[in-house]
Amino acid sequence: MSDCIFCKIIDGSIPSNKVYEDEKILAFYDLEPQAPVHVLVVPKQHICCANAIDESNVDYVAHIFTKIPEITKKLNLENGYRIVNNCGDDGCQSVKHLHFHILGGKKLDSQMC
Ligand code: DGP
Repeated sequence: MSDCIFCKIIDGSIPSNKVYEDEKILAFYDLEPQAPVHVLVVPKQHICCANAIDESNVDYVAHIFTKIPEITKKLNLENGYRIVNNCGDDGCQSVKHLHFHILGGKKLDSQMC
């Protein structure tokens, strides 16, 4: 998608601080961190949001979750972390490319919202 910030990060036209990359996914540090460690994991295929996950693209999502243990180990989050996905307007999703926030590096608030 030509107007998608995360597609531009994936194709390298917008720089990012990468943590992990393979043929299907990219993980990079969030520009506006909300925890001592705040990384975003995105599929390289443009999927607008969690509501658009279906049989045709679920492999990307499964791959993200398969790689999260490796990514979080690299980030020294052995003591735990939170995975967040914001979906749609009520979920306050600001970038319309499916992404999972990995938050950690401290004891997080027990309140989810
Ligand atoms: P969400 O609200 O769930 O859509 O989160 C989008 C996140 O993306 C937000 O935490 C800030 C981050 N973000 C937005 N633009 C950029 C960018 O150009 N680079 C990086 N690294 N992160 C970005």
